[in-house]
Amino acid sequence: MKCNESALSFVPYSQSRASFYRKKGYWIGETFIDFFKNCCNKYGDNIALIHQNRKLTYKQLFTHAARYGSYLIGQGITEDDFIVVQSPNRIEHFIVMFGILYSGAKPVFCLDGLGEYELSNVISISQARCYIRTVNKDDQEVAQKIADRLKQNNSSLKYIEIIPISEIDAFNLPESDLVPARRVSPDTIAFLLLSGGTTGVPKLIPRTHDDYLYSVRESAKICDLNEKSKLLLVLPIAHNFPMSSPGFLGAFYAGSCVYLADTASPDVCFPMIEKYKISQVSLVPSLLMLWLDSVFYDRFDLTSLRVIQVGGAKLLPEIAKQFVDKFNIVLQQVYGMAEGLVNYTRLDDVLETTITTQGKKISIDDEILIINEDGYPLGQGETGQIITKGPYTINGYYNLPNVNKVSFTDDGYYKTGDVGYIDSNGNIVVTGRLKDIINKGGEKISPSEIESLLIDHPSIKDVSVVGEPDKILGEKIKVYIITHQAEKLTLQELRKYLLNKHVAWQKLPDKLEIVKTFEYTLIGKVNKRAKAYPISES
Ligand code: OOB
Repeated sequence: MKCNESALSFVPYSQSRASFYRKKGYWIGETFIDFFKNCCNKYGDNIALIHQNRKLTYKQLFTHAARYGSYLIGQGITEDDFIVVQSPNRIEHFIVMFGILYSGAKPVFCLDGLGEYELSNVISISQARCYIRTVNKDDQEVAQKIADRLKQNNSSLKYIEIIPISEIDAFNLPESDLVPARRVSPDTIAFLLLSGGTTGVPKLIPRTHDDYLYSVRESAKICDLNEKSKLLLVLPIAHNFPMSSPGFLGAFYAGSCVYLADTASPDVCFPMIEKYKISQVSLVPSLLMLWLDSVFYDRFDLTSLRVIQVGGAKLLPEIAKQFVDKFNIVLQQVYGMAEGLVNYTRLDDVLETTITTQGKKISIDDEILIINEDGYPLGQGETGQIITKGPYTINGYYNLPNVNKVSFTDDGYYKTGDVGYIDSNGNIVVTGRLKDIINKGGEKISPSEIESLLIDHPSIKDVSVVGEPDKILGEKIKVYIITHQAEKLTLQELRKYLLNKHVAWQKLPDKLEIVKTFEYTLIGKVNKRAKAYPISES
């Protein structure tokens, strides 16, 4: 075991479970680079990626990644290193991602929107040695300044690289400089994903080659991807959903073509669907609603679309129904989490199932229990917290032993914090949530993190952040504040205050209400379930 995979930081699968998953053929001993190489060899001249006028075949993508990986090895990157990666949805991301994996190092995938504040936390927990960011040329200078500050403030960070988009050829090393991909063990960490956190600090999710690739292969099969499939990728590339459910990795496994859209808006995506005859796209419910209501709907030929995957937040049955009534496209609900477990409604499910449930687990060996408040398992049809363990669900967050004590049961189940039940056909239905997060259009935001950032504000005596129901986004961020004296405080000021702390823009509050008091629970916590705070001033 490597030093950075010590028992403290990485909780491995038990030996008996690992050998069971191998025996069942779930874990096949393949690393990401084996997987990627196999895909690229198999589908060599197929187009893997398209963004605007740029195209890469599978063969070309592999060559670029191998060159970049060789370059990183030449820079002294080793298989012990974590590399924080941040990219918009552009071709460069794939080259950097597979280049890092080629070098044997482990990417830490960060959403492009993360600010310096979040990045610093991620670097500190992962003890990352490198930070690589791909940016539009216009943003290069700002990105470089942020990277320099990150390096100054984080002693683990030794190497930073800002790559301007569409100049990746700068890394085209001569053939002779190519070195072989570093061999790593398939049961070790392949990369870290970020969890939508309930705590002040981000939680990093260690996924192994074995476990993650199993979910990718199965997802590609469940979603019926093949060499003819054309996927439009609109969700942020660093997120688990567009990465593997079935995402671009599922597409690569099947030899499909992935098209990158500049934005998720209908005026950009609908013409692309028509022009390229896109067959699949994954959306969060808020985007589905935007597409559903778009005036562009009638102006473009969308008949090539076979399937729309929707997940990341609850899709209300009314909206699902509106969708299936209007579009002649299969709806596939996806309930998943970066920690592992993913459920899909199947493509041949009856409409009722597709509209009202979040589908079935990937693997018969995904163990899902519904438990009551005391931790006792409930029966089929009964509602409680969803907990799970299985061949691709983590056993602990990276380097957070105290968080693990509360996020996992003693017998190794991950407590999802989601509430739901399993219907008589084995489909899961998510009905609510126990965990204190805000799900704003699929983006997971930790109220306690925003609270801890705002409490330092000189005018703020106490603060409570909650998700306020929103028709389109599901939830918006609402901040209740008690000021020291009757100071005036505006939403604009609050947002500016957070921006000055270099917080991701997704976390900026949408609404502010100044109140005189909060309602407290018996143990003195702010009662966030109280519908309204009693004494409001505005
Ligand atoms: C996906 O992953 P994360 O890690 O950003 O968020 C997971 C959480 C779940 O625990 C649940 O609270 C919520 O997002 N969620 C859903 C949902 N899909 C995710 N809640 C209700 N209905 C759904 N369909 O969001 C993610 C990862 C892989 C595939 C799809 C989504």
